[in-house]
Amino acid sequence: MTNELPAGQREISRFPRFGLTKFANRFPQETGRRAILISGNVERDVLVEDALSELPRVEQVSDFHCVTTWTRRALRWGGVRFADFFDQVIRPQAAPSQSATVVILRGQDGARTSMRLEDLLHPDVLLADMLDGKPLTVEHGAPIRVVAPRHYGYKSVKHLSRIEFHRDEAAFRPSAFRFMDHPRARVEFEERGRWVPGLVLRYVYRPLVAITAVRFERSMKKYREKAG
Ligand SMILES: Nc1nc2c(c(=O)[nH]1)N[C@H]1C(S)=C(S)[C@@H](COP(=O)(O)O)O[C@H]1N2
Ligand SMILES: [Mo]
Repeated sequence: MTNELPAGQREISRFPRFGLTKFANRFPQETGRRAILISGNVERDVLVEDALSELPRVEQVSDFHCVTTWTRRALRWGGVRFADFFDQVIRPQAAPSQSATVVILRGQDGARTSMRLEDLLHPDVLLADMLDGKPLTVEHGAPIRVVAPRHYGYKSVKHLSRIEFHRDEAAFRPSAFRFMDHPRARVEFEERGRWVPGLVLRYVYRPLVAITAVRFERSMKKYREKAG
């Protein structure tokens, strides 16, 4: 049974660059800079210059489930566990408040989402800088991205630049309409969005997959051309 796809998902053979249409043309400013800012309800804001250095490296093969219903199976990520980064860097250096259980993750392109700290501390959540044995490309989140395989893809923020600790979601402005960002977005429970049942959203999102992938691909091509 482990080989079965989660409810409503369909396997695709490629791994498209993907997201909300408004991010198709937004790119990270500095793919060579690996700095991550830790802020919010912490004792000290900390700019961690090289977030992954000096932590144990892990490799993990996991499936990737986009909320729009595509699944890319068996991606091989390399990076460090978020839990290790939290215990060995965030906690000692920034000292988040005990009551800060909501974490806002931001990417260099302006994308953002929130997660519960307890979900981020699961051992399969990574800060990844490698995919299939190669350094992460801009398409897939260079220099560093979150990989949270039990949650829909929008929790796996690419080009990660900031991790913010909060007591609740008051400070959080989602990238899209709020209904599109479930606070947990667990694939297992089909938490695609809030207020609207996952089963309904399947059919709303599915027709958008092909067109969105094409847009992201076109923008990427232009970006590459400009970069030379
Ligand atoms: N910074 C950033 N992170 C992001 C996105 C984005 O547009 N920008 N899109 C999200 C969505 S909806 C998905 S499905 C995955 C897609 O990851 P991929 O482009 O590597 O396939 O990234 C997520 N993280
Ligand atoms: Mo997605």
